[in-house]
Amino acid sequence: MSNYHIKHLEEYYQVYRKSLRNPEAFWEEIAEEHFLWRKKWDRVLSWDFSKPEIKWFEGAQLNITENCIDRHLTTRGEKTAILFEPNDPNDPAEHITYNDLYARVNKFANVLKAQGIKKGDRVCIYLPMIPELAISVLACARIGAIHSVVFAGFSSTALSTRINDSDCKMVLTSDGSYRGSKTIDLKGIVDEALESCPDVHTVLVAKRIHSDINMKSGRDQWLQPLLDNASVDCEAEIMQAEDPLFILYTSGSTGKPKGMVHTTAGYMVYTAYTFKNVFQYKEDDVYWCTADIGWITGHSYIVYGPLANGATTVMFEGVPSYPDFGRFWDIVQKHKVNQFYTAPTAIRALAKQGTELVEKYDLSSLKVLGSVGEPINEEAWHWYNDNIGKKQSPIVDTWWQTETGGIMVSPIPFVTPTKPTYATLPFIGIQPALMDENGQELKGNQVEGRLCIKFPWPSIARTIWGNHERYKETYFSAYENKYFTGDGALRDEVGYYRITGRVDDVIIVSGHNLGTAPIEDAVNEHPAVAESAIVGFPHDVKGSALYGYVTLKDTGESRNHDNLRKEINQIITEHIGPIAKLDKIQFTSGLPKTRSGKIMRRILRKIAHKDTSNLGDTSTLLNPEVVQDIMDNVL
Ligand code: 6R9
Repeated sequence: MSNYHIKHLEEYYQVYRKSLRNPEAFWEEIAEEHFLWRKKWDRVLSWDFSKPEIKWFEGAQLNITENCIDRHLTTRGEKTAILFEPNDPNDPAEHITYNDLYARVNKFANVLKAQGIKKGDRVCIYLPMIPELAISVLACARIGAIHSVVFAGFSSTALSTRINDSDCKMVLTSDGSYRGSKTIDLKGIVDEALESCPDVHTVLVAKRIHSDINMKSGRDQWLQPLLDNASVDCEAEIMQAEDPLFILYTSGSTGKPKGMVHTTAGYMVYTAYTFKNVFQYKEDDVYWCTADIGWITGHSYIVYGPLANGATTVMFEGVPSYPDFGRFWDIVQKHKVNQFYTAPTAIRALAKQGTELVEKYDLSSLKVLGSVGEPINEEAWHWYNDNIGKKQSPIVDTWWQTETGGIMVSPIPFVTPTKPTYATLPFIGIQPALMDENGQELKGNQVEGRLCIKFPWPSIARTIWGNHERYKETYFSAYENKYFTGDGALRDEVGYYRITGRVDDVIIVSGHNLGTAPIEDAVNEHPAVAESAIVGFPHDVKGSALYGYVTLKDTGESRNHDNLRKEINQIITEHIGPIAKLDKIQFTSGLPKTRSGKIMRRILRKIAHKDTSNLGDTSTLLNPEVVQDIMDNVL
């Protein structure tokens, strides 16, 4: 029996039990047999959730790029590592072999070094889905620099906040990006962001759209000439197991975004191991995850997990609707994709187009279908299963988070019988617990509560950059000795988990986590706005969309509401990005508040859901009269 690659349900239960009985011995065996270490660990695990402090493979030395690239060169040098599919279907795809990747990562790493970047320095990467993005991530890891990838759909304000929070000295970007038929002026966004980032001394710019951009002398340089002159050899920096590998920002329910810090050895072991099992990846398979590398899904399951297994991983620059809604299926057919991993919001958008564009393509290469980012509703699950998988390809509904680094609850295809809308069973080594409102663990099956994890796993984020107190407060304070996920879940009669959604003020729009507080802050910047509250409401494509309740300052003048709506969304776009725009904005005379002045979002949520049958007792509110007014004018 190989613990690394699980093939039967019985084996799953056996390995699962083993991983719980003696986690150290279990992970030690996986780490020992499947990775390249410069020095083995002195201790597999030490942990204390009350501090919180978690260390895996302490004392070990390694470089993750030697595991993702170098060690494959003898057996897979000419195998495609990254298969780049450009935005325009008429442009040729690019097959980057492991040999090519080795040379390109090393050259890039040498460029970073020549620009003064050293181990431990933070480098902000603001690039579209082009090969330079994956290569620069690996180049940072090669020299021990900490990458902080910011999704290239974020605004200049969001970018500068992230650059400053982790004190990045360098930004990697491109002249612009393609997005379907549009181009986006990325460099312009960077220029604007850097007006408030005095510590950034270098910007390296990849040429993608060949637009005429402004290059600031002394700060900005074109990337290609530097790469052309760089050597293909770059010794990998030897890293300690717990050295930070990257920072990735995620929205919180309050305050500024949290820079989640992932470290090297545990993250590598867990993402590689989950990738192998959750996608049942075999040597000649072509695997495609449609996420952007700007999100954790892209970090773990486009770059590190697949490459650590010597896989071929597809990287797609474009969007599902360009040149038409058949693009995903066109790519599956063209590259004979075997594993396809996407988000429910994409499935719903494609399902809306009917099946005509699906039937045009040969999807018979597909073996496994994945879903991630938000709960997958039953209708979308069936559409995916019937039309894409033709009822032959199991759907792995994978639940996990930026903070968890890797997949936590998921079926193993051809092993775990699937059930629509259920993420099913905990992955090997994962010990979930459901908690009730009094902080007691709900034992047994057929229970519903708040989802916690009782024991550390190798890829748990170790801290929030620069704010360990907030890390403790957010994840380890709600329940003693447990990591709290922020999600609710139920466990059915056979022990399968169904994730029911966030229990905090995070709303998942098209698979993107959005905290309500920063959006409210942006709305409140409008000079006419007195106060605002944002909630989610069901949306047939996005899953949830944003509903804003806004009260205006009483200035006596009358205002054009449609113009105000546009202006408010413009401010949101500038502060956060277009993904955070409000679908509905209702102007109200007030917001319902408790006597201590807290906005009662629960009531506002129900009204936005048009579910006003059971609003609960509103008489204790400070201003119960506004509730009726809001209900009368609901959009
Ligand atoms: C990987 C990723 C995390 C939040 C998470 C949960 C939701 C993700 C899910 C899911 C139900 C799934 N979520 N996968 N909910 N079923 N299969 O998405 O990370 O962007 O940090 O989001 O997404 O609410 O807490 P991240």
